Amino acid sequence: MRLIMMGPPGAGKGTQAKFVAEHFGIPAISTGDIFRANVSQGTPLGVEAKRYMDAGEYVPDEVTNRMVRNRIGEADATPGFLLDGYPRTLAQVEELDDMIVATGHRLDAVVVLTVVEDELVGRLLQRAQVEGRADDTEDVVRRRQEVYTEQTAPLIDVYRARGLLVEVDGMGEVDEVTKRIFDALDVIPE
Ligand code: B4P
Repeated sequence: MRLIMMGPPGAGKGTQAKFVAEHFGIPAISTGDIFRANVSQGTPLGVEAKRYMDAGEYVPDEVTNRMVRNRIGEADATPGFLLDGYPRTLAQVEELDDMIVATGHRLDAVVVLTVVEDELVGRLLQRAQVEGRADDTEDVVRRRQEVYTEQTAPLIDVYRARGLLVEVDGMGEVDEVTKRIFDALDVIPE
């Protein structure tokens, strides 16, 4: 199973990715989590990524693509994977196509969570109070929404044209959204 979880910042990608990946017994690979782990360890990748993340901008494609290629090449991702927050640009879509073709497999589905903007901003500002993430301030949250609209929303049409798109309403309680995803993927939650 090779899945992508897409949606604007605050849509619940990371939240839902864990449940879906667990169900299929595949790793949830979150580019945001990998960047944050590198930031907290002070690696060269983390130092570079932090500059972009703190401003609400995307980390350059070249850096992100290399990181994902390495991660997908690890043994636990051989049976499949769920990508959370990747691809986010057209260049990343092309790179991912190349990576998947090289494994002799194909992408199975792209789940897109839809949530209205006011709810997105509210969730992230609430998270700011709990986790204190540097990119969850109001200005940066607004910028992240803009970047998503400009660079990532166009990918929805790309995957729709390929017949891979699974659109799911991301409003409501976490478990309600999880149930909708499983229903849409036509599987029974364990
Ligand atoms: P991410 O970590 O992917 O940040 P995100 O879009 O906010 O998603 P996240 O998974 O954390 O939040 P979620 O919606 O689950 O990326 C951070 C940064 O890394 C990017 O801005 C960029 O700089 C960089 N980056 C990452 N990938 C990149 C790429 N491919 N290319 C370039 N740069 C990249 O949840 C948000 C909050 O909502 C949580 O607090 C959650 O508890 C809450 N929530 C979830 N579901 C809810 C529900 N149903 N009801 C109420 N609250 C809910």
